[in-house]
Amino acid sequence: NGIYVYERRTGVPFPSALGPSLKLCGVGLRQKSLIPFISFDVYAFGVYAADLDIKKYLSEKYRKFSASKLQGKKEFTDDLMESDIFMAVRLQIVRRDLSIRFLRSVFEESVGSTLHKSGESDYKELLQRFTSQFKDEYKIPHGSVIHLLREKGHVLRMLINGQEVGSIQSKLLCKSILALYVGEEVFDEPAKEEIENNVATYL
Ligand code: DAO
Ligand code: DAO
Repeated sequence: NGIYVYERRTGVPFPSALGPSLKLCGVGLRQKSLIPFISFDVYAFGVYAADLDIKKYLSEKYRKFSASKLQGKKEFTDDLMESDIFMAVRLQIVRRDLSIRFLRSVFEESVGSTLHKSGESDYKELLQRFTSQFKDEYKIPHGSVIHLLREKGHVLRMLINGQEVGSIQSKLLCKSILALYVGEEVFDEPAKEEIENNVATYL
């Protein structure tokens, strides 16, 4: 602890560990395009995972592969997203003057799209439960830090600047959010590669 990794385009620092068990696996940038070729930075993110959980759930199956063999292996990232591994995504908002309404619509679109692809029938209800957590009265000034924790039993817990805003138990929702960072269509491809590499070192 006390060591930081900086997201290179925004300069946002990420602690190399959160608490005693979560280790930083990779950092990246979430951009949003408004019209083709024009996009702006929304937040920098760091993806964390509990090293001992990675060992416990993935080691037996994947230890025999080198990190380069695991690179881009869909089964590996699927297992990372579906296993009961304690993980977190830390977001730091870099865009100024973002309203909670705007953020809600951005998140609704991205999380809604991965939830939809799951083909589960209850995805709309789940999306509604997720977005209804972001109440209009929340303030998300530039620099705000949001933690999304995936705790044991696939419980998604959200904190804004250290304040608990809510939690939802859903394996599908947890997976759909993680998929935006380590799944098939991610916000930041080099960040995903970094995450895969670092997770492989904990096997
Ligand atoms: O970047 O589109 C995206 C997905 C973000 C994942 C969900 C973040 C939820 C943050 C909750 C804070 C309330 C505004
Ligand atoms: O800075 O917003 C904040 C609050 C910090 C939340 C970080 C969660 C770290 C969880 C560690 C749990 C260890 C068992």
